[in-house]
Amino acid sequence: MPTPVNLPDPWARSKVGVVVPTYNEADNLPELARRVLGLELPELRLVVVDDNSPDGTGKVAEEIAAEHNTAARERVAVVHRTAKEGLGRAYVAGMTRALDGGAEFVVQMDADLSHPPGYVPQLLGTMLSTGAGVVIGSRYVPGGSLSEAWRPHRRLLSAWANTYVKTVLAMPIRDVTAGFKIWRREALEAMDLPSIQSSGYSFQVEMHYRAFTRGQKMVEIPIHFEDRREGDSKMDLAVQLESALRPFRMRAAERRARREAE
Ligand SMILES: Nc1nc2c(ncn2[C@@H]2O[C@H](COP(=O)(O)OP(=O)(O)OP(=O)(O)O)[C@@H](O)[C@H]2O)c(=O)[nH]1
Ligand SMILES: [Mg+2]
Repeated sequence: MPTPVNLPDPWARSKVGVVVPTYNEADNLPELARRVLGLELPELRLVVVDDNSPDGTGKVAEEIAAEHNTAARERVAVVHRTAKEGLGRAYVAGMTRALDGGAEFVVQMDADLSHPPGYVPQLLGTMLSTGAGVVIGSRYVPGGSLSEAWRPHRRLLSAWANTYVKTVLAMPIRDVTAGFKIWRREALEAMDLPSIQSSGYSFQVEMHYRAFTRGQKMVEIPIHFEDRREGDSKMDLAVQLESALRPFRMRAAERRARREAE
């Protein structure tokens, strides 16, 4: 990281925890870590959450940690989990670790370079200037875009998933399935992470819905979403089924809670 020259507050002292879940991302993680740790944010720390990836991502993460950590300062933490339990469970573990480590702001992003690390300062800046509880890197607000490499059927699937979730859950945001965002510590604490139900990708939707129903201020900023750099997608049938069913369960639970409160 370049030595910050007279870096003003709050940039100089904002404690940002960047949480990255990994499953078979050994070919992407070194480049992602290089770009995240190269940001001019001296109090940024990276938390990698690996589910015992067969391709050795956990070992790669340890090597990155050994390279960047000193006795005085831990810049990279690695959470090793024993089995593949889904992105949602990995995020709950990683976000909890970031909060325990003192993070004031928690970023979530994928390991495959779909979420360009260069947006992290913009997410942080927007959070600081708007006072939002969560700022979302959005593909679907003006200025947002998708990789040219995305074929029409993938664009359609993404657009359809967004419309589907919004129809069921009626949330006032454009990119309801977005996975690149920053949370304010207090907002994340109000999410009650241990009680999150989703194991897979519906984690993103469940977090948005919780933030919305609990009155958190949510702001979207446009991002360009890149195609995954290396490796394969982890989206399987079980994950897709959960993503289709979970919104109905969320809505039912919310309605039940509202009835009980009346
Ligand atoms: N720890 C952990 N990480 C996971 C799991 N499933 C997915 N991930 C990670 O979550 C992030 C998003 O998964 P992707 O496979 O990129 O999902 P996607 O972006 O919908 O699919 P592509 O566009 O094909 O990349 C990546 O960093 C994955 O390595 C899991 O079960 N455990
Ligand atoms: Mg991806």
